[in-house]
Amino acid sequence: MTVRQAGTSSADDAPPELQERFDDTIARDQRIEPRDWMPDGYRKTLIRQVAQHAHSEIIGMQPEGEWITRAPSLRRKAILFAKVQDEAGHGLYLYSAAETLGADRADLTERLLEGRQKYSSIFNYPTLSFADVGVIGWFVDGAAICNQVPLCRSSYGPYARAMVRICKEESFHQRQGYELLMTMMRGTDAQREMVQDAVNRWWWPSLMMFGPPDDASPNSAQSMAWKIKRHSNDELRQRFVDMTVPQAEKLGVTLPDSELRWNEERGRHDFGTPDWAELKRVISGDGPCNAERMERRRAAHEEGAWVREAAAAHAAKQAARTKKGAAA
Ligand code: BYC
Repeated sequence: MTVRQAGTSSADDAPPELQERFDDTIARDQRIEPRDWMPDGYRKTLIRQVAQHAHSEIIGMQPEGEWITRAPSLRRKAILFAKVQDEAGHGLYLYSAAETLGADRADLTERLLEGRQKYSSIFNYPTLSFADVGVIGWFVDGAAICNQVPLCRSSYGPYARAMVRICKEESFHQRQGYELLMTMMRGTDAQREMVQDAVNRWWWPSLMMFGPPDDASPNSAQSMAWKIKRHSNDELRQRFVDMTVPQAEKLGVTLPDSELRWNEERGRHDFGTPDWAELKRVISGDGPCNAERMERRRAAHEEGAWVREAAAAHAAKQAARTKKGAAA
């Protein structure tokens, strides 16, 4: 990976005053900016998380994108089109944030295509009916909001600022999903069954989006100490459950968890345990749609090669013209 060397060194060989200034900035809840010195591990962790997030947005266009041509009305098609386009935009903001850390975007893409960098497990499940579009908006974008609103306070400036805009758009995405489901629930029995079926299939994978349980999350402790992550995976999962249960009641659907109930003492919901073996399988490439998603991404990358080449040739021509103009 191309990583700019300036402003980085391992904790062992860093002048102590640089490490102190970094620690102090974190302690005072201020932001680390691209030109500031930062420990090598901090930079690497951020590139890992931001790149995985960017890849998730780009691969995440596929499950819903499949329904653009089959949307049931012009209005639904326009909404879905706009949402999928927003996801491409989120990917771009995030790749740009990774570039401020010295990462090279072509290299990050290469890593995704070669399976050396991850993307969210949730996008390896199929979208079987149009109700899935609504449930993705409600659950997946809802989970994204729980996870990403705290990232607006992440200690790395460009990431935190990218998250502000992304979260505003995610909140619109969640509402469009919920509004679609409300409409279907007011429709026929067959439509209500489609919604319930989609809820049954997406509930557990949505809980898995938050990552492994805290005691099996190798990165959480350090990421939280650096204030990259503000809350643990389990805390965010709990917030998502607490937020979603009343919404499910209002909608009139049942969440597929027999252990789900309000715990008066904790003031929170108790809920069942996701199938962590399934999460591991999906993350390691063996989910229902992993092969299909990656094949599609690779094909899109190859088909887009001429666009990248044309843009690079145009940029080179412009640069040569500017240079010639400056020399004249
Ligand atoms: N799927 O130590 P942990 C969206 C990996 S986009 C796959 O807990 P960390 C949207 C993890 O990377 C949604 N991999 O890690 C888009 C690590 O592997 P490596 C994406 C997962 O980083 C379109 C290992 O497991 N959101 O919302 O502390 C349409 C151990 O985990 C998953 C983000 O990326 C998973 N579910 O915490 C609609 C948000 N979980 O890298 C919506 C930003 C864990 O060590 N990211 N892994 O090999 C984060 O908040 C954190 O990176 C995570 C994981 C909570 C995801």
